[in-house]
Amino acid sequence: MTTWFSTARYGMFIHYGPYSAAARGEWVANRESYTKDCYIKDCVLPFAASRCDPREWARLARDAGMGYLVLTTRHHDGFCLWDTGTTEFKATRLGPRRDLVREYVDAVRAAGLKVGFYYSTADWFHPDYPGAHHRDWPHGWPDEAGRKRFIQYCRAQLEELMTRYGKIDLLWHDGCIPEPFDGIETNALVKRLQPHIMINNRAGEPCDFYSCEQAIKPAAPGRLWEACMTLNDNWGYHAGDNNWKTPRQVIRMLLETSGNAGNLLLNVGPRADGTIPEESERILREAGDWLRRNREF
Ligand code: FUL
Repeated sequence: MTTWFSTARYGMFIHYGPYSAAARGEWVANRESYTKDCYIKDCVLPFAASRCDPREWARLARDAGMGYLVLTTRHHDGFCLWDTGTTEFKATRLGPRRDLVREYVDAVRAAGLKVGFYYSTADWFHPDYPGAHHRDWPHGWPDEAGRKRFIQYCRAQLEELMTRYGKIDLLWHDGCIPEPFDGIETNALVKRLQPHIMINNRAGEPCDFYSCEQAIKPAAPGRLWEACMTLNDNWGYHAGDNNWKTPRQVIRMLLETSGNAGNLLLNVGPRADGTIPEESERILREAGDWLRRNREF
């Protein structure tokens, strides 16, 4: 199949949400067993996005040689970065008081790059989600009515994301959700609303491409695939994590993914104010300079 994705090679993953304010990684609510009220006080309200300018993210991605971006519209904490009608736990009501998804979409499109949404169906604070505060994978649904309600809630959110922001190029499902979660039907709904969208395999198959995480594992020949990797050891901003990859390592990863007809989705974790840590920027720019000098890539 020919699609922009099969020649994209390189994209920017952005993990950004209230956890950025905790500065201890995106799993902080779960690992530290936060109640919703405490999470709002400690993370959501300080998540001010005061210097957040998605045009800067897009500019950096373009300068780095990337062709697409994927933003966490909602991570496992269930906090929505857009103006959803499904919950008040959202960026237009608490924290930034802005629709960050809209700003992101406008900026990425204006930069001529492809627009991707990450969407997690985990929701640690939702009463029907079976995995709250479980460190491991949640096992089973307590009851069928709750399962249906929860899936309906996620679908309503996806429907908003797929209908309010124009053409969306990629949907990156994430999970931690027990079977059955009716992913095939959810993806059919998404495709009906966005016929050209590329969907990863985390809501089940059929899918458009396969994701591997923190490892470069090419999919079977003829299948589109993408490796997602962190620049240090965390996806969300972590103030104490300085285990940065070098630009040389980034180039090596890129050569390995592109040499196997795959894409590399490389992560940045902006701070609570929306700025990308200097070290991440430096690494991406240096690797980008190398790419420009070696245009055959
Ligand atoms: C995982 C998540 O649990 C991580 O926090 C991160 O978002 C990664 C890309 O996917 O499944």
